[in-house]
Amino acid sequence: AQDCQVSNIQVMQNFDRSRYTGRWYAVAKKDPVGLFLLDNVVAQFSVDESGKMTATAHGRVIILNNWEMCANMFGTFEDTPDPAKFKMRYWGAASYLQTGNDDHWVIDTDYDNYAIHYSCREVDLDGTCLDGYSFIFSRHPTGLRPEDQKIVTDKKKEICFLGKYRRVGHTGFCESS
Ligand code: DAO
Repeated sequence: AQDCQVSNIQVMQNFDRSRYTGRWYAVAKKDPVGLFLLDNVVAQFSVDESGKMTATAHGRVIILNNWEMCANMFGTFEDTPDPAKFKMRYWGAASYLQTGNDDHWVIDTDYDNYAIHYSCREVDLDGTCLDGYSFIFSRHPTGLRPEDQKIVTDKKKEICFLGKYRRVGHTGFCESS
């Protein structure tokens, strides 16, 4: 399953959204065209009383070329026939922040330590991803455990983003807001 066809990408089997709830620290990111969230990215997933998944997230952003701030973002997730594939509508607490409607796929997770997220915004004519982004999440602000690193590297390769990630730092920039 490494032909890089978006339609052939394997996602988490029997994804359990309730076990996915809580805080996740982004430790690495593959950026899309026109990147938005830079670093200090923390996401908090919830499942509401009707069973729908929602999330809040924050991260350092630079808007209008040089204004650095902490963006507080909200997301709601629409279910699809695959339990690990969602459509995510997102917006910011302030009107000048980014809004959008992206795919949000959970590629793999053990729920307690690591998670690999994937979103392709634009599929190329040949079926590969032309513009996409991906977060590697950890339950630990210090990063991935050594025993999870090989799994994550293998999955980065499977989604054809290996070598395209950068480290996402946590300096406490967004902790006061
Ligand atoms: O940072 O370049 C980018 C793309 C990310 C856009 C999505 C940000 C909002 C996420 C809201 C909640 C979920 C995890």
